[in-house]
Amino acid sequence: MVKKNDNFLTGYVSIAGRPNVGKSSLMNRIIGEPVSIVTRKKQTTRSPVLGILSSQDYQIAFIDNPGIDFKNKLLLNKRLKKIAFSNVIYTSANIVVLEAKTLFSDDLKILSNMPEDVPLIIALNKIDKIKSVSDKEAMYKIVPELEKFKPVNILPISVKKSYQLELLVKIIKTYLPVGEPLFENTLITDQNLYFRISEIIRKNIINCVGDELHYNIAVEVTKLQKGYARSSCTIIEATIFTSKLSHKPMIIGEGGRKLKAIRLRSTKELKIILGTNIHLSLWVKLMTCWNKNPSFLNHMGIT
Ligand SMILES: Nc1nc2c(ncn2[C@@H]2O[C@H](COP(=O)(O)OP(=O)(O)OP(=O)(O)O)[C@@H](O)[C@H]2O)c(=O)[nH]1
Ligand SMILES: [Mg+2]
Repeated sequence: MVKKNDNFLTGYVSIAGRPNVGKSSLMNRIIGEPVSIVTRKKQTTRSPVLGILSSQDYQIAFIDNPGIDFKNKLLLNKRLKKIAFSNVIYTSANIVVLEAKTLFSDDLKILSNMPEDVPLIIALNKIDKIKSVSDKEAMYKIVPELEKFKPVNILPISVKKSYQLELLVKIIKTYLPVGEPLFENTLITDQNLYFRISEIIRKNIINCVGDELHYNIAVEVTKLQKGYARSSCTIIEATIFTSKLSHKPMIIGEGGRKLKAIRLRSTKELKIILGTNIHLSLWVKLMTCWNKNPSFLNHMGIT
């Protein structure tokens, strides 16, 4: 545990916002480790991911939430939205991330659903993309709209350029209550290895397959055996579930080429994380319309 300190500040801080605004990137950059997967595609995060920032005098437990999308009517999506909103209630502060240039109707809906009694910080991310005078003007124009939600701060940031992230942490600290550390100070996340491995495989599938297909993919690690036969090799078996039969060949690719690429990319990353050689086997299995199936979603922990 972190040394006893009567002025120690500690609390949970949720990160919410539309898909793809940079929530997971923000948490990873602050924590300094890629604990939550990041891709260029929407709705990458499917389960809340905890990222812990510890120092001598404070500890912030960030919750990186799934992106909130009011239009997507899949049961999967409805559940992700419910999960995200349930995570902003018992926090010491909430961060809503927006893209600096444009305010979307979903941004406004998210902001209007944030609890009034939890300090709200609005982070205008991807400021590095704001280059022209008209972009800057567009950003300044949205500020009065945002002020209606009574945020304690509206902060332009760039995760990519690490711009104003230290200031963001400083602001968060002012809203943390005094208390005991919530976690060991060496811990950066509470994810179990099965989940972390499945997320790495899912990220590599998202990066290898076309748009939209990733809404239809789920990954489950079914076997994890470390130090097999006294060797320094970890045996991992995972199943990739697809919701439609037509998706199977899209994941496997001609002559199994795509699946091989997914396997090789995942193996490379897992080797670093686990510090052992990796023997990864992947199976692609049809689970018709799993993203509309309550019991399958329950099984995958998306409840
Ligand atoms: N230019 C720029 N791109 C960024 C910045 N922050 C994040 N991105 C990119 O935005 C994309 C989405 O990032 P994520 O962190 O996965 O976004 P997210 O909000 O967690 O997305 P979901 O999990 O789908 O809700 C990635 O391609 C990031 O590299 C930034 O400050 N500037
Ligand atoms: Mg994310």
